[in-house]
Amino acid sequence: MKILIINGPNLNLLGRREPEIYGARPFDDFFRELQAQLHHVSLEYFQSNHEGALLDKLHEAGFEADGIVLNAGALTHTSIALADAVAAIPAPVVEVHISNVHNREPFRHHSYLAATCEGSIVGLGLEGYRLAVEWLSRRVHISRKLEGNE
Ligand code: CA2
Repeated sequence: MKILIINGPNLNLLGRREPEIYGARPFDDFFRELQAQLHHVSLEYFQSNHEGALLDKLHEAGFEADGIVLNAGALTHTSIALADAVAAIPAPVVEVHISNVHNREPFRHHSYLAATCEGSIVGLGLEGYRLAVEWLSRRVHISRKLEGNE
């Protein structure tokens, strides 16, 4: 089972800046731990600061991965193009935000992605990524069972 985590703009700075909002742990460190713990999942990670690169990755992975965890960073609040890409691919996508966007500035309260994603997890720190991967993995097992492939 293949699940991809995609992080958008500025999330490469995790662990280095603004620890009071985003925590002190570098994402690579968390990702290695997650990979080791969820050994039944082929877990991949992609980060880009460029909207076009995120679109290309969604188009590519969206037709081969079993699920995608997407934190599009600030593009969440601005990008109709990313929302269109999520709507266009067959892979289920879960939106994750490390911080609770709803108790921050009003411009962070709206997500163009939320309606096209299967669900959203906000405000639970890096743990949100783990919950999203676990849910996607359970979802795949359930659909395979229903289809008689397991
Ligand atoms: O809470 C989240 O995960 C966000 O997607 C993070 C975005 C923000 O624009 C969204 O509203 C909510 C910002 C990413 C900035 O990431 C940094 C990480 C560490 C240090 C500095 C910035």
